[in-house]
Amino acid sequence: MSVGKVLVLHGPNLNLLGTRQPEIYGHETLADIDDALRAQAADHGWAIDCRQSNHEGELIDAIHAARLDGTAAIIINPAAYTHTSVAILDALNAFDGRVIEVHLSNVHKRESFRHHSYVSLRADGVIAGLGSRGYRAALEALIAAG
Ligand code: CA2
Repeated sequence: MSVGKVLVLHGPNLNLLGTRQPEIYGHETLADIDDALRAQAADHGWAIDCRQSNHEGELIDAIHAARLDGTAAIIINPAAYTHTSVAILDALNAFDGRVIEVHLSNVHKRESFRHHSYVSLRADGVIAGLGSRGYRAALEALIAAG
């Protein structure tokens, strides 16, 4: 029996992690990040589902499913949709659990179009610029809060 259930959602192009632009996004692959999160969740008796999609609608469908399947929290890196997607914001607004927004890079140190996040209007917490550690910090915070 798990204590809680968390959905990790990675947005477009994050499947390329570890293959290009390591100076911005680090050397770890998405599989490395997800494996570490699964181990961390298992250590604390939490269930975790990690997904990546390059398609806005698929991310929205996953958020909708999380509304109905007992998911307690969502950790989301919406990638470029962070800065464009009212649709993802609307889906998250229909989700009752906790939401943590994670960015590998410090978006505020980058181009001005990355400084605004629609998702931050809903997120309970935002982590940016800590690389892959940001995901683990997000999960740690959720687990600590129970
Ligand atoms: O810093 C982040 O985590 C971002 O969400 C990453 C997005 C970017 O659009 C956001 O502004 C900030 C981009 C993800 C692209 O990932 C790649 C990874 C490796 C190679 C190419 C792209």
